[in-house]
Amino acid sequence: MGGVVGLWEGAVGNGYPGTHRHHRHIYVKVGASFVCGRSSSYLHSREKRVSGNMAELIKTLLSFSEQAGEIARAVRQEPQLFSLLVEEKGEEEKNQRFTHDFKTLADVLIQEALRYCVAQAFPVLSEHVRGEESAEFTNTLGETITVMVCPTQQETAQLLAKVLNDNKEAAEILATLVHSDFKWQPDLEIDKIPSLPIDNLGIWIDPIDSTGEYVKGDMGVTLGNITQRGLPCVTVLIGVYDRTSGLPVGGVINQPFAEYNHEKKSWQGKAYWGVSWNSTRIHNLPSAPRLSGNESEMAVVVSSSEDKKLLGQLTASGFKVIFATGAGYKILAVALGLCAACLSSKGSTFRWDTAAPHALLEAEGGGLVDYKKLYHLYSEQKDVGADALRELQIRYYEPNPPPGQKWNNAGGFVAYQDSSILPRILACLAQ
Ligand code: 2IP
Ligand code: CA
Repeated sequence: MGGVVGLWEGAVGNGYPGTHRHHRHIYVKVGASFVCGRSSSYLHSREKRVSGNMAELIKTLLSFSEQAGEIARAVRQEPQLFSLLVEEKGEEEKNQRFTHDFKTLADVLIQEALRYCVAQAFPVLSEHVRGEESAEFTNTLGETITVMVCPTQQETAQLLAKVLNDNKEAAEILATLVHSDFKWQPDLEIDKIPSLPIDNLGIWIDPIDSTGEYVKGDMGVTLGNITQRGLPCVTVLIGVYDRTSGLPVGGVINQPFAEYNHEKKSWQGKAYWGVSWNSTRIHNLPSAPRLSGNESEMAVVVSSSEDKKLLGQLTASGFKVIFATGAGYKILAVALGLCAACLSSKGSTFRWDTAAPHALLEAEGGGLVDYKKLYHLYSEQKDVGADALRELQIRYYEPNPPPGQKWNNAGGFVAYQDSSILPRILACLAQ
C-alpha cells in the first residue's frame, strides 16, 4: 500500500496573509498529476458531529497539519514575526526571555488551534487532546494568559496581543493565519480507510518538533537520503491512540520544510498519514524496499547525544550509524525506509514525540518498543517473539508512575519497520 505522497505548495513566497483574510491556492500531488480543490477550514465548519469515523478524523488532522505547517512557515517568512523568532547574541535578559516566549507561542498556538479544531469537528474527543506545551503563558510583564483560539479572529488577535507585549501587528498576522480558510485537496487514498469508530480515542500533538532547528533555520545537511539537521528535520506530529489499550491507531506527520524550491525561493511541505486498527493497515508512505541489501539495510539513525559505548558496538558489528536531529524526523526516516531502525537508549523523548511516527510504523507492520525492556528480554531469552513485541510497544494513555517524569519514554525506544532487524541489533549490543 502506499506510493501517494501529499506535496503541498507552501505559502512561502506566494503572498502571505496580511491583516485581511485571503484564500491561498494549495496544490496536492496525487499520483503523477496535480489537482486543486477546496475544503472549508475547520474553523468555519458549521457541521458539528457528535461522533465521526477514522477517515474523517485523519482528513481533519491532515488538513489541520497543513494549516500548522503554514503557520510554521509564516512565522519564519513574515518579517514582523521572524524578527521575534531570531535570537541575537548579547541581548538583554528581557529580550532573550521575549524571544523564548515567542518561540513557545508558535508552539502553543498550533497546539491550541488543534484543540479548537477537534472540539469543533469531533466534540466527543475534545477532552482527549494532549500536547507538549502548557497553554498557560506568562508574558514579559508577568501577566499569565491562557492562549486559545477564540470564536472570532478579532478576539484571538486581542488575546495574542497581550502575550506579545501589545505587538498588534504580529498578533493580527498570527490570528489571520489561524482563522484563514484555505484550499486543500485530501489524499484520495484516505477514503479507503474503513468506517472505524473514534469515540474511544485520544490525541497527542507535538506542534513543532525539533524547535532548535526551527529557530536556527538552516537549509539542511544530508548524509545519503537522511537530513541530519536543518529545517527539513522540523515536523508537526499528531498521533492518535486507543484510550483502552494505549496503542497508536493513527497518525499524521507534516514536514513543513521538506523541500526547498530554489526557483521560487520557497519551502514545500510534505505530509504522511497512517492507520493501524486490528487487521486494517493503510498509509500514504512510499513503498520502499525493505532491508533489501542496499545501504539502508544496516543504517541506524540516532541522536547525537546517544551513548558512545553503544555506538561503538553498533559500528563494530557493521551497522552504519547516522546522526540526525528531531525525534519525529528520525522515526519518520525509518517509516520512509531510509534506514533500518532508530534507536534511543535514554529517556530523552516523550509520548508526544513518538505517538505519530509510531502509528505510521504500525500502519506499515512495524513498531516502536521500549528499548530497555527489549534489551532485558533479549538478554534473558535470546529471542523475542511477536507476542512479546506487542507487549513491549510504547503505550500512550497512562503517565509514568512517580518519581519519573510523567510522559517521558523512560526506557528509550527502538523504532523499526521490519522486526527482523531487532535481533541483529540486540545481538551486537548484548556482547
Ligand atoms: C525534541 C527534539 C530533539 C530531540 C528530543 C525531542 O523535541 O525532537 O531534536 O533530541 O528528544 O524531545 P535529539 O534530536 O537529540 O533526538 P522539541 O524540539 O519539541 O523539544
Ligand atoms: Ca518534540
